[in-house]
Amino acid sequence: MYSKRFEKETFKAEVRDNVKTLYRKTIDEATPQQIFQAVSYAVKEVIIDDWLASQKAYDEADAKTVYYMSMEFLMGRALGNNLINMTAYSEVKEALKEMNIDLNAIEDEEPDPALGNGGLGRLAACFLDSLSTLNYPAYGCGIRYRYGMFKQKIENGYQVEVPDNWLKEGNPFELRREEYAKEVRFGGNIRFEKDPETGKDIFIQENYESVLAIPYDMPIVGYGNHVVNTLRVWDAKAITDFQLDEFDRGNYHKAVEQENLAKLIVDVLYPNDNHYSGKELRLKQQYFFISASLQAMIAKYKKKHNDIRKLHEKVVIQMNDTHPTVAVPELMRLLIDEEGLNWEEAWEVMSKTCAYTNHTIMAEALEKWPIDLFSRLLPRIYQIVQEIDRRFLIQVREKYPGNEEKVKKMAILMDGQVRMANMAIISGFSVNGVAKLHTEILKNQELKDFYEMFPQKFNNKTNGITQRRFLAHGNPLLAGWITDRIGDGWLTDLSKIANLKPLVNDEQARREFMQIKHKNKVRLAEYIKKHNGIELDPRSIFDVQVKRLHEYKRQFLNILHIMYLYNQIKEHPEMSFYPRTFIFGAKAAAGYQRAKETIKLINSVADVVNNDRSINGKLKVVFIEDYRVSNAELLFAAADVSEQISTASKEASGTGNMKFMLNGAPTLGTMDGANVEIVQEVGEENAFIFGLSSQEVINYENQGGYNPLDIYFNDWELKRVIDQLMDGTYANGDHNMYKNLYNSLLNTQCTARPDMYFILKDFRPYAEAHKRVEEAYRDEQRWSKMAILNTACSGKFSSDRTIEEYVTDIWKLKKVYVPSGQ
Ligand code: 26V
Repeated sequence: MYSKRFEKETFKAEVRDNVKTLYRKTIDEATPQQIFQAVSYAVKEVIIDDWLASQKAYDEADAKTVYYMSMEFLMGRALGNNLINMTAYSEVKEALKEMNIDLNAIEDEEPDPALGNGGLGRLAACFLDSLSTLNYPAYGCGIRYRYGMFKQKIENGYQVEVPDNWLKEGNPFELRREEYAKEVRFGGNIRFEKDPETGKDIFIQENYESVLAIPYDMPIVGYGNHVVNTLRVWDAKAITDFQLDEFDRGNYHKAVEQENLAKLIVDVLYPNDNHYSGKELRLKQQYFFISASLQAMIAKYKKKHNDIRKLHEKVVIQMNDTHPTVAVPELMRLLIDEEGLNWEEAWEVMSKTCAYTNHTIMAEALEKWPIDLFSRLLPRIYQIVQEIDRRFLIQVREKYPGNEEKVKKMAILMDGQVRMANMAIISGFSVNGVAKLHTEILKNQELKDFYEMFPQKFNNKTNGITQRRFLAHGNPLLAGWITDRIGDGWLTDLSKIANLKPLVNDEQARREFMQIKHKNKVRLAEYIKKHNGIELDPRSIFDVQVKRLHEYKRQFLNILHIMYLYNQIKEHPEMSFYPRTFIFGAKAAAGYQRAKETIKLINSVADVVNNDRSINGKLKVVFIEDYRVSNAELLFAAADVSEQISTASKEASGTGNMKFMLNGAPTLGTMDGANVEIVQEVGEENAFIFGLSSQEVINYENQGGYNPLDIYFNDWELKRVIDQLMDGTYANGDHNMYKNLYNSLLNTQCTARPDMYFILKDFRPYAEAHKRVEEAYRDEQRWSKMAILNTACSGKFSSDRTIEEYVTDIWKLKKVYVPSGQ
């Protein structure tokens, strides 16, 4: 047993006690939310013992630690996951059952912490899970946003954003640690003096505003190993006036300003995925959590070590995209201004400490801060960036004499902007992409100049996902079945799942596998009945596309194809057609017009199709409201088909694709991101691949695009579908509702290039791939083999594998073993 405290009677007594002390109630009187709190506190008790034991073991081992810096951690609910990782889920479930409490219902009381947008934030959460499970000392560092990702409501088919007040009831798993607060300063001016004794330059920041950063620690429990790492998220508080500089004391106006600044900084996550918009507050958020995290990191290091020149032997910083890259100049500042190193010494330490991950090649996501904003907000940091740039350009001119084109392309400061990616690449020791194809595109196209100059820095780390959440927790039936068949080694070593392969020839096993899929489809159908009021046939093919809404992900292609299928069914009622259920889930950035129009279109098509009795329920379309980690777990478990249809070259990796595969859903997709590696693992015959290759897309782009009208005028069925966007079929007669979408395909006036994402170009190949899906699904034996093989070949896509690669190639950490905390 993981802990005596999970022994049934002990645990029950603990829950009763907690309900009593927290709420002055008995179990029968307590609300489900109160029981959730009481259960969580009982679980936290066990966690705390292991948390202490972990920190002690790390201290004794004096082990190197990774600091994973990220603006986003999309953690999902903690209770169920913690119980899984403490191997106490079934014990606790039983104990609660004896008290007439349903653990699943209690889990549903927990708000889904959504401190992230999508792939990048969820990846950070999977990485923390793997780091703990693999015994590596790690901190996640981020921001404790008061409001996370907005909740999505669908009203009249349109997305409506509702604030996500996730802390309303309090978060039972966090610890506030006021005593480790750090001050963070913004603005003002820098005065420069010579130290009369040492003759060194000193930089004094004056007339600044500051806030106090207060850390909240959340436990990250490893699987079955008593390791508990920490996710440290920073809250902001005003520095009360007696703490202001002497000069400012009694400055009421300033006190109020600082109060407002503090409130604003941590107020809300920017709900914008893949689109940069130089907002001052966003830069404040970035510097705020980076400065606080680095100050805490250095303070911790100095407790045990006295030579700051060896910092890189004990810590490594991984920067999750460019959002935390202000860590580069901030670390330089701390080393020079606070620790007294000279430039060369500081550079040596910083450049051996910082590493950068690139998550997108979409130009509109690149962070390029206006210099005037950047230098006004972070005057000392800006001086340091200038110096980094100055020294780097000397190098460039040495290597490429007379080549000012190179200078223009590679400089950090150019055209009035601070280019954060350039700074990260120049300064750190590692640059990685997140899938093989993506890394190759970085090396050969987007970052070619940097690759030529620093080839040794570039490496690939194909993304992964945690099987603990996305199989053990999300799909308990399949997890149980797998463990019965091959043992439970897959939980911590997913390569073992390959032991399922021989079962493809076992008829009994195939039947059981498909029965489990069916039960998960029933479970999802119940959820949809409850939330959407739509009745689904679990025998139909569940075809699922869930991810952020973005043009490059091409939900539009999917819905156009559904419109096409609907026309076909109407026109040829006698045509044989296997019943299909198309399920979407997606949030659109609040200001992203075409994305929002796409949601409306999906919902309108759903309305028409689902209410047309003449098609005998052959086609259903469902839009899942408020797609998030908790309902994602249901969706992956129930999917027959995984839609991964991005324009080739645009999706850096994708991670949803891996979650579907793990749960036995073949990929219907393009050769993009990690799809390429999925196909490599499972075999092309066990996936449905279609469309332009990344090279073809890049070639078209280099020649200025293609002419979609050539397709439009030569494919009347497709033309008809596109015309239906404008003829009111899905708009109650309104001819303007989908004008933006229509124009994005055909109108040169409205976009840089018509059909930038090659929807028309890929339409027929996509429809044809769907035909292959239908045909394969009709053959039960063939389909069940494919489904099992997808699960059995998913071993590579565990984030445990990804983390081991980061450790070996970049972080150089050692495992630390932790005795039980009890
Ligand atoms: C960018 C920006 C730009 C400024 C405004 C706020 C904001 C927030 C997030 C982002 C990140 C966009 C990059 C991203 O999420 N990339 C995704 O990363 C996944 C994990 O590596 C990968 O699987 C997806 O393919 C990739 O799109």
